[in-house]
Amino acid sequence: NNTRAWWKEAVFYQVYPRSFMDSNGDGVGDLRGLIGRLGYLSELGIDAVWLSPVYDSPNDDNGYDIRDYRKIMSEFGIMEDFDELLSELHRRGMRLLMDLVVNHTSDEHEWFREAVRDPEGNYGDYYIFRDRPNNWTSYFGGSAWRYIEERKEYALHLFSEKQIDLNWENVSVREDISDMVRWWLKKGVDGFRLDVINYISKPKGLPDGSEIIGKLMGYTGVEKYFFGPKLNDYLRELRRDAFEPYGAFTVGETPGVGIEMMKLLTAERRKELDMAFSFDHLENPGHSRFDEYRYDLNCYKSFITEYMEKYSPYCQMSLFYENHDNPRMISKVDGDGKLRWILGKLLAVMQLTLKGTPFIFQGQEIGMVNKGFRSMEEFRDVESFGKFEEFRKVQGEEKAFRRILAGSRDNARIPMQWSKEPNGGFTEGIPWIGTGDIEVCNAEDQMGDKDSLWSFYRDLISIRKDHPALVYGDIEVTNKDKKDIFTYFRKDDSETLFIECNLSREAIRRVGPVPSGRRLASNYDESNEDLRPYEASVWITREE
Ligand code: ISL
Ligand code: CA
Repeated sequence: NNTRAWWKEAVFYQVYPRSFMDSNGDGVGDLRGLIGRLGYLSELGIDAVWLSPVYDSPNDDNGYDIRDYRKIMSEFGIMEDFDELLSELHRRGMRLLMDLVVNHTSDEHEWFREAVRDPEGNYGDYYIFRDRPNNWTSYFGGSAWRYIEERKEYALHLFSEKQIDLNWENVSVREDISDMVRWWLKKGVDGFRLDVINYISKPKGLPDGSEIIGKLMGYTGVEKYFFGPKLNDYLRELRRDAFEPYGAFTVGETPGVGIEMMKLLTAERRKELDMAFSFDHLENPGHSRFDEYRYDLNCYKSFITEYMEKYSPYCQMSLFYENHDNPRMISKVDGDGKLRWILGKLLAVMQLTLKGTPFIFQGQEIGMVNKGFRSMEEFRDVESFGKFEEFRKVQGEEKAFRRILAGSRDNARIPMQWSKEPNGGFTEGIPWIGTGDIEVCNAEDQMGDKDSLWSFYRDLISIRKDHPALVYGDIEVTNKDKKDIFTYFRKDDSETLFIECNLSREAIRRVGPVPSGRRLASNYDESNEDLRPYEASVWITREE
C-alpha cells in the first residue's frame, strides 16, 4: 500500500520548547524564541514540527501535566504568539503537530478540582477513584495511587502525583476531549502527537498486575492497561468526531505495543491512528533505560528489518532514535566521543533512507550528547528524582546516581546549542537547566562548515526529497545475518539506491554487493576497499 500522503514524505522535527530558544532572558525557552528560529528549520529542510506541550501547566512534568487545554503556558507566551507561530510555519510551507495529552490532566485542572469539591457533581466521575489502591505502580516511582483527603478515596496516576488519569469510560470526558481537539483544529493546526494514547482504556475492576511482569519491566500493572479493552473504540470515535472532519494527521505514542498491535492501531482501513511510535528499539533486549551499557546497533538493524518486512506494506513506520524522554543516541552507542561525528552521520543515513517517516529531535542534527551531570541537584526531571529514590533504597546512592546519569530524560532536555556564546546562545539569562558542550558542538559553527553533521543532515534531507524511491520505493535488506553490516536497496520503477553501513566501531571486510554507480552521500571522503568504523554511504545504482 503506497498511497501518497504528505506525512509519508515529510521530515518531522520535534521541538521541546522549554529548551529550544529563550527570547526574553528568563532562562526558559518560549514561543517567540521558536518563531525566531523557523528560518533555521526551513534551511535544514524540515517539513513539519511536533511541538511538545505548550498549554497552561504548573509544570510538574514540564507541560505534560495540563491545567488548561485552551490556554498557553505563561512562561511560553500568549495565544497571539501561538497564532503567529502557526501562521509563520504555514507561510514557510511547514506544518504543525500539537502534543495531545489526554490520558491524564494536572490535579490543578478545573475538572479535577471540581471532582474533588463535589463528588456528586458533573465532574465527580471524570477521574478514576477507588476506595483502596491496587498494586499498580507509577512510572515515576512508588504507587500509582494518591490519597485524596476530601473524597476519602484514592485517585489513579500512572505518572506523577499531579498527573491524574482521566476516566475514559465516562462519555462526557470523551466529548469534552473531542471538543477541545476540534477547537485547536479550527485554529488550523495540522495534527497531533498523542501522548501515551494506548494507556487510556483501563479494564473493569482494575485488577492487580502480575508481580513477575512488574519485576521484569520495573512497572507493575502495565499489562492490564497498555492495550485496554476499549482502546480501539475510543480511537475510532475520536478520529470520527474530531480528526477526520479536519483531515488532521495523528501519530500515537504507544509504548510497548509490538508489531501486531501497531498494525491494529495504524492500518489505514481501520481508521484509528495514522502512525505510531514503537520504542522497542531504544534499548537492547534485556536492558532498561537506566542500565549503564553500550547500545549495540545490530539490534536496531534487526528491529527495523523486521518492521519493514512485516509492517510497512500496510502501515507507515516512524523512524527515530531520540526524543525528550530518552538519552542521546550517540552517547548510548559510543560514549567516549572519539567517533561522535562519524557515528552521527551513520545514524542520519539510516534515518533518512530507511522506509518510514523520520522524526529528528532538536539538537540531534548537530550531534548533541548526554550531559555529564555531577550531582542530583543538577537534574530537573520529576522522573529522575522519583527513580533515584527507588534505586537508592535497593542499590545505594552511588549506583543510583550512575543509573540516573545513564537514563535521565534531562540528558535530552538541556538547551539547544546555537552558538559559542554564553549558554550556547539559548538565553541571555540563567538557563533553567545546565548547558552542554557548546564549544565543540553548536549550530552556528556547523552551518558554516560543509562537512559538518548539520550540513550532512541538510544534504540527506534534500536527497530524500529528490529521490521518491526513498519514500515510496520498496526496501530489500541484504546480508541480514551478517553482524555489523547493514545493507539495503531502495527501488521504484525509475531508480535504485543502495545503502551500505558498518554498524561497528571497527574496520570490517566488505561482504558485497560492491557498490557501483554514483555515491550521493557518505561519512568518509573517498570510497575504500574495507568498511571503516561506522562508515555509511548512499549510492544510486540505477537511474533514468
Ligand atoms: O513506559 C515508559 C517507561 O519506560 C515510558 O516510555 C512512558 O510511557 C513514556 O515516558 C510516556 O511518555 C509521555 O508521557 C509522560 C511524559 O512524562 C513524557 O514526557 C511523555 O512523552 C506523561 O505524560
Ligand atoms: Ca523565555
